[in-house]
Amino acid sequence: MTNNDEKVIFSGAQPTGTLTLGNYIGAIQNWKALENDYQCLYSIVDLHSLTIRHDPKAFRESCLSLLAQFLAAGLDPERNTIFFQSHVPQHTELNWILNCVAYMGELNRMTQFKEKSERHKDNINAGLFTYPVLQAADILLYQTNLVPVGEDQKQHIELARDIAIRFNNAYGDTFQLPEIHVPKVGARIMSLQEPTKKMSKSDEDINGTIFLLDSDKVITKKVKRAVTDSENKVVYRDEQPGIKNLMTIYSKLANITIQQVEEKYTDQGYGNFKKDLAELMVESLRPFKEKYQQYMDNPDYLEEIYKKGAKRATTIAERTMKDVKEKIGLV
Ligand code: AQP
Repeated sequence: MTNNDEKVIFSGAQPTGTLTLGNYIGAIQNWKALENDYQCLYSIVDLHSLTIRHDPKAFRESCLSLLAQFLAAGLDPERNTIFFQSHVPQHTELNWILNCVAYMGELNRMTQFKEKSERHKDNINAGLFTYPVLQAADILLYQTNLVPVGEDQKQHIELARDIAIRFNNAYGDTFQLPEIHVPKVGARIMSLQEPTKKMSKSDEDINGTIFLLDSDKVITKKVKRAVTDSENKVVYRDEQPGIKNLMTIYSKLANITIQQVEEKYTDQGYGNFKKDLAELMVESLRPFKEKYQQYMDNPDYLEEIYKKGAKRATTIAERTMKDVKEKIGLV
């Protein structure tokens, strides 16, 4: 399957819970769109999730569940290499080497570290601080050209590039410099309750987040309760972040432009728009939920996919590590 002329894509998601509409629109919808033109590797980045306290049994289930969610979202395991990060030990091997290239100062500037330290005050572990270095290793290991992610990951991808440039300058050309790829619309889906904050799996207010496995009833309730404002006009403006966010979601799920959404709902008020949006979400997620259950009912198939994925990923990762070790002078 490896074609050296093909460009490489790498991206991942953490098994920290059910995927959200933000993860789907910001990242996974895009992954699917790119699978025909690139050699794609998509990882369940389980090691990253260890930075947050977890229950081992529930965590294991979340990992398998995320694999089933990737497949249910339409990722073709023949076209894409889908694997668990922890099954390819070269990620942590390269992580250490890159830890010796990254600077404390640049890690200190990472917004995600600041936000997560604020949220998990009782567990500001070293892994939380060096998280972006492991992410750089994930990306650079596969000589990645393009990293399709949501906007929140921009700073981390820039850091991966800086680390690659520093390494290449010190030891000679080794790593491909990765480019970020964010969708033009939907790169940052916001909370339905606090539309100035991104929609997140771990938001304490679950009403702000649409989970892909939410029941129809729950989706409808969350959309109905979504924060808007008093203008009652379906127009796309920064001054109306709530309705702007809902329009973005509508446009991505219906595959129409924002302008088309605006034209469709001119003079209709929020009530009608929200009712249609809830129906659209329910209908868009129905096939996902059905397929998800089928995959979860077939653990042998899931195992076959992740083992095959790890094997393919390891072949590429070993090649990079051999080069890295030679370049830095390890015997
Ligand atoms: N709200 C969002 N809008 C657009 N894209 C988003 N992504 C996350 N939230 C949004 C993108 O989804 C991909 C997978 O993310 P992740 O699982 O690695 O974790 P995250 O970025 O930390 O997302 P969450 O949902 O906020 O998880 P928690 O709460 O566990 O930290 C990434 O490409 C990300 O950009």
